[in-house]
Amino acid sequence: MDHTDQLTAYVAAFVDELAKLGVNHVVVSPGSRSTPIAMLMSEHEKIKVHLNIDERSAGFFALGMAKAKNQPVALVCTSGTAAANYFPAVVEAHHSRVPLLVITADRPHELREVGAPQAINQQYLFSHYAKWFVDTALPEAAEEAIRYIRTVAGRAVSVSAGAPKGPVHINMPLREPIVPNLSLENLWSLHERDNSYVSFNKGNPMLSSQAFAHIGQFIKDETKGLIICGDQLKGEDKQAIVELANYLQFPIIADPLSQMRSGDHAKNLVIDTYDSFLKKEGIQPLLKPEVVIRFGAMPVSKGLTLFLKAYEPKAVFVVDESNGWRDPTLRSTHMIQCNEGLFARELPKYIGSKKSSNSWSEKWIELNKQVKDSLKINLQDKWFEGSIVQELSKLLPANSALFIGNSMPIRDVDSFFFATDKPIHLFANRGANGIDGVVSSALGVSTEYEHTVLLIGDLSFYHDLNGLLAAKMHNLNLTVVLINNDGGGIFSFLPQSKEEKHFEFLFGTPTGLQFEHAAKLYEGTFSRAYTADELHCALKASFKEGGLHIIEVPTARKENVEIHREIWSDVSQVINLSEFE
Ligand code: TPP
Repeated sequence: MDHTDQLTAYVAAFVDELAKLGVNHVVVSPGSRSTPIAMLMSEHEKIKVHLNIDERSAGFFALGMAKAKNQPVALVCTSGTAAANYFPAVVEAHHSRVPLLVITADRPHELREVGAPQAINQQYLFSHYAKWFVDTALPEAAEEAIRYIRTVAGRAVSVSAGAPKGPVHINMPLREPIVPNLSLENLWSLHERDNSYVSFNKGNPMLSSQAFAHIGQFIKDETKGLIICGDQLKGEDKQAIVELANYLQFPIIADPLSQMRSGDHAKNLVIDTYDSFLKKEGIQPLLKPEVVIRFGAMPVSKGLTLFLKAYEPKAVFVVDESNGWRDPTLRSTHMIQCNEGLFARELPKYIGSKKSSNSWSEKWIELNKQVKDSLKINLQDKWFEGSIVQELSKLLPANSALFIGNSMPIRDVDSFFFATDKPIHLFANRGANGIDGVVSSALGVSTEYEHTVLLIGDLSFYHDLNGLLAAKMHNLNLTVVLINNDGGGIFSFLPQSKEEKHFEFLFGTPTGLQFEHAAKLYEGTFSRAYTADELHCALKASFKEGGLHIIEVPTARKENVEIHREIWSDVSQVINLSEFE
């Protein structure tokens, strides 16, 4: 075999192994050094290639797709800064536990550190953000080399998909010539096995019965308990956690990204307005829990975090099969490394009989109801950024996706997206909370849904305008609800806003951009909604037509803060503390 055939056989074995392991989607950015990987991926009948020119957007597009699929998606790029542009998406994938296979082509060893063009040091480029790094051997077709590269592919998928899921980095040096021979005999079948070359089994961490008995003993007589659910809860665990909550009669503090607020599960114990009512002066001591059981990441609500810090429960159990020690309150008393669903299903066996509703759970439910009623009236009477969330929750079709930008959108969803039986999947990049890559992440998610809405602020939208190209190139359906307050609205809520001299220049940062031009550039429609009715019409039309739609909702930063504060003050007045003592 000549060099080209050896290179082809080696890379084809790698690509074929990925496909056999269910990696059927790859986001490729153009470049020369990655030629054999890109071409062979494109040639494989079980792999769909999504072309994305800008590697920073490509990284986030793959991240969104992998989030929505909950299985590894691959990325392929050439050497040099192309690979470095994946960095923010890799960081987000690491923190939000999203499985990505980051495949970067590289120069062969003799061209490293000798001033060769487009050659940077790609060794451990993503540092500890990648769960595993491998600098693969140079391609050859010897039997051992093919067995090796098939094993590398298997290991990469296994590591990426194992708990905690996350990115792995495969750096592949390739020596010229790099154009593969697509007519090579037995292109895909060199040393293949019937299924994957190596299969892998993922076990679920489980506690011993003694450990369960110990926790059960601790919890069984406790009435003042809370279950707190954050991002990254697995769909299949939702029902088990709802049943556990009902067994214990512990209210469920449901972060919007826990998916506990939407879907057809029982919501009798779901509390969705805590961020608002915890602001009421004097209420927190009345709500102090003795026991907390947490599932998923720490919720978005800062008010909740501060409450848990100030009113320290006797016991805080953080259940995480990946043992990630995710507790910024530093109040946890027990780190429980156990599969969340198994934990929720098993614990009741160690509690004794099911509890009936009690004054503790009734207090939380009543408070939640009163506050929600008040919020709903306020949301109807006023038009501000929070009202957009309410309208979206009414209008989003069942089984659609809502991707929520960072900054105020995720906070407004936390405050104003109430529990609904309609199945709507809520996504956000809360691993590292970046305002970058959000458009691309939403477009990645949109590949899995008929309707996807992205709720985003203008600065975050600007940050990833490049990402919109994917909508045009791949005919994706995305409705962008662009909250345009001309700058960073969140900063007006922070103490920095009092420093008037520097505030607007350093934090407000108005850009004055006219986003209709972006819509035009990427061949989407553009409309403006000044009222709830206009938003309804624009949303409905976008769902009907499909494609890319940008609906801008102009708002004013200062007025937006004032209305938020008025609403919280109204809500506080509705609560009569003596009812909850
Ligand atoms: N850069 C990145 C990549 N991520 C960040 N989180 C920040 C900077 C800091 N930051 C947080 S919110 C924000 C900035 C710059 C302003 C966002 O403005 P916009 O998207 O318009 O949303 P709004 O604040 O108006 O809700």
